[in-house]
Amino acid sequence: MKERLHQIRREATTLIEEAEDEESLESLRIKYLGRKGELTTILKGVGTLPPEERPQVGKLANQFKKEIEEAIKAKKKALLGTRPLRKEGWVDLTLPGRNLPLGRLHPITQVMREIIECFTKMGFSVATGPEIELDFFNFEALNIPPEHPARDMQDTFYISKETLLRTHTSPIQIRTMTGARPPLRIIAPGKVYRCDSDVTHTPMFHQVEGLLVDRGVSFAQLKGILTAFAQAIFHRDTRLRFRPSFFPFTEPSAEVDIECVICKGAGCRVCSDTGWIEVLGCGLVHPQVFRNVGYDTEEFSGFAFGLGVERITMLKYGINDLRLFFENDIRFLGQF
Ligand code: 2U9
Repeated sequence: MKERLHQIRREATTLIEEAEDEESLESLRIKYLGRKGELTTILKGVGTLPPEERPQVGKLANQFKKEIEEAIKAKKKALLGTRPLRKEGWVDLTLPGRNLPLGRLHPITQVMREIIECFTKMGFSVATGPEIELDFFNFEALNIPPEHPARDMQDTFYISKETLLRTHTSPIQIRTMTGARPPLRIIAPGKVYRCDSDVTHTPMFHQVEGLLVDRGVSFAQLKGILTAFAQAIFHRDTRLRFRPSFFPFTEPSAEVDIECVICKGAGCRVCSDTGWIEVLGCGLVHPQVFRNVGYDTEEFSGFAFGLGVERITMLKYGINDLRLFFENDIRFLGQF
């Protein structure tokens, strides 16, 4: 009987060692230690053995039972460590989630919002309008006659004889004026389109225009508003220069320069050694524009201005290539 017990132990130990999964371990436990298991049967039969054999066989069988139990336990633990993490059809709910990289606002969007905030703080409301416009709102009402170069097929994307992609956001102000009486204080941000494409021009770019209409509006007030704007966006000590200019929709008109952001006025390549950089255009609203929308030119006057957001953004961040805004390279976009 002792020989049989040793044989069971050898066999069980080997089989447990070779077991590849928990199911085979469980059948081995049943085979040896279950209710009708080989070792259990021997233990149950100890009482039928000759009295002198009973103590030794009983002791050995109990010892082997313990050993086999321990071996199964140890093997179970070892198998747990090798259990594959992914099995067909399994989902490991304990895995940490994947982090998606966080996006950023496009620098144009950021500067656009900054410009809008600057003017809303000064009491301007934001007005918007369609990108597909009528010739009347984009040109006619703004005192741009049919022969004007800005109407040339080279500059304007025409959709039909009457409809086009707006070439500036000015039609927004015309639409606002036709639906409201002064006083009026609005900015018109948005995308504009021009049939122009080279190193310094893109067919679509962003503008913010402004319009203020009231009694007794002066050029001095315009200068004050634009100085506050430039000092908020660039540097609080930024100096401005107003140069006489011409636009069909303003009279008098001016172009506004700021001290070169690169050389601080000393002269460099960016400012063509002048020390000044052009940032926007402006003027007092042309009386013909007011007549076109039915405003009394004796009672009201107003100022208007316009700026290109790409240009302001390039100067603000020292970006030297307009095309970078349109390539959507996140290594570029992530820097602002
Ligand atoms: C109304 C009346 C007048 C808007 C103005 C400019 C001067 C101007 C340019 C800046 C750079 C266009 O993006 S840009 O190329 N704009 O110089 N814009 S005055 O004047 C208006 C607008 C609406 C009813």
